[in-house]
Amino acid sequence: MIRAVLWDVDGTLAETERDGHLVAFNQAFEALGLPWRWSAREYGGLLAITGGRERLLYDLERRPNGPVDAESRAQLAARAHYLKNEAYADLVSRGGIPLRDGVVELFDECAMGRIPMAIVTTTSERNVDALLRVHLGAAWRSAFVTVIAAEQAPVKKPDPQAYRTALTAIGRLPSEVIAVEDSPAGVAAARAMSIPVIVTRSHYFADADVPGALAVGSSLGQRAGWVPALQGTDEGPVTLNDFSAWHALRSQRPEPTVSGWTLRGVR
Ligand code: XBP
Ligand code: MG
Repeated sequence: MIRAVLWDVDGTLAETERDGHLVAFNQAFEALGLPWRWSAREYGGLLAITGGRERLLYDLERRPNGPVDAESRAQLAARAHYLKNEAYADLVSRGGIPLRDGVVELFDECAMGRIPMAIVTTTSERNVDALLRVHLGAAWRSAFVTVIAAEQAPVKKPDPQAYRTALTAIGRLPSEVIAVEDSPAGVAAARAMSIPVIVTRSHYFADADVPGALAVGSSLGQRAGWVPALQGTDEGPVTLNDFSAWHALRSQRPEPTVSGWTLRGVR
């Protein structure tokens, strides 16, 4: 039985990378008078580096027209990242990025079935707040038992810190929960904690390898095309029952060993 659903944010709840962070990064470059812009294609490659500031720093270190010393690069990355987040919050607060199909239906099902939900993301709390406030209202936090963002888990996915922190916060074992992710780094982070993961493909990770995922499909709003295939009708969105059916398959999968971690607070 599933006792909690752990939600990734960027790419999973909404197409925030392509339509939000990328746009906002380029606005920040412009505001700082920097001569470069990231193309959508370039940004797709840079997503291999998780964390917006870390991504920026990685790019600056390789850019011939970037600052030459490490201190200046770090300062520029911090400033540009701050401005990016201002622009991002502004963009999403105006409702510029919808939640992906099927997400709200699953939120509602979890609420009705009293299945706790958590947010487990590499982005900041402020960015999560900007996105969810506009779609779920000012009281959006009450829909989640915990919100684990960059402030609570500064070591970014694929490191399992965010998932480890979430399991501890909700007091559940990995086998009792299910994670929903879109990226290889997110899947790796959850799998490193032996958490079963469902992958809803996003724009930038449409063809990426996601080893160890329990189920993979193009959208939670669409029942057709999932692997493993869903039972019953092709009409309507993916449901909590479908999550449970996939979750039941997890015992057929080999689990990686989680070393050096114990779940505190579980009876
Ligand atoms: C994806 C990320 C984030 C965002 C940008 O997070 O890697 O870094 O690209 O956010 P998720 P910040 O775990 O939700 O998929 O600039 O706040 O880092
Ligand atoms: Mg993601």
